[in-house]
Amino acid sequence: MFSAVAYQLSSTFLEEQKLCCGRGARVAMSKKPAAQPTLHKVIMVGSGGVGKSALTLQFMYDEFVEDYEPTKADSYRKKVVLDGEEVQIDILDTAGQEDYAAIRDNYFRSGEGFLCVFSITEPESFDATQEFREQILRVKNDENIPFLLVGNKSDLGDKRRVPLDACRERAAHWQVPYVETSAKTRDNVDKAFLTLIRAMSAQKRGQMAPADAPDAAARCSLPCCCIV
Ligand SMILES: Nc1nc2c(ncn2[C@@H]2O[C@H](COP(=O)(O)OP(=O)(O)OP(=O)(O)O)[C@@H](O)[C@H]2O)c(=O)[nH]1
Ligand SMILES: [Mg+2]
Repeated sequence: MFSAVAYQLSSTFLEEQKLCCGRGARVAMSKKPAAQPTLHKVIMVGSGGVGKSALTLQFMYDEFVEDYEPTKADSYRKKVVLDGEEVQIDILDTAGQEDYAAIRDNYFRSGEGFLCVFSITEPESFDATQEFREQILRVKNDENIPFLLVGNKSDLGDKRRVPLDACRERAAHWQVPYVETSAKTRDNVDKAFLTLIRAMSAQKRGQMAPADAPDAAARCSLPCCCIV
């Protein structure tokens, strides 16, 4: 196992709530904050069955759902303290099933950062990340949109069918980080979300104060790295 960049995570989760549900998930009522924290809109994309909902539910509620219930669209909200700043995260968990492909453009439009998930046990889902990336770039029209390539189901190493080198190569080609996660064991789940949110935060700061981030490298807040 190789870790090119180690991220220091200093987050404390404060509040969480599910905004609209397809599952009977718990809803924690949130206290009204004194000032509105910055809102980051994350979209989960990827083929059906790769673990987008499982990752989201682990991040939100620290639980793993064994049953596969295909998603239409579910949204979640959570507050975290990231590097000393309280931020609010809206997560839109989209449908991977092809039946819902036609409505993806609308969902993608509202996204500010994307977790593009495939399963390391399913090469077809890895191939599909290419199409998701193209669709996101077309809809957002922004090559620097915060984006993470996520190889999920790392606990199923013995069933691995997507070579690690191929994953790293694709991420390097796209100049985005690559993270391997397990929604089952929770391995790297926080890292995946928080790496993306950090990048979204940095990009917004760059947009607000372009003089502070004059070149593309500075604006591209996601280093090309692997977290495996
Ligand atoms: N072993 C293992 N199983 C996982 C993992 N993540 C998800 N699964 C299982 O894979 C199946 C599909 O997971 P979901 O999270 O529902 O997949 P999805 O990407 O949301 O699928 P759609 O909603 O149809 O797009 C479920 O049975 C999960 O329990 C993981 O990291 N490891
Ligand atoms: Mg789902």
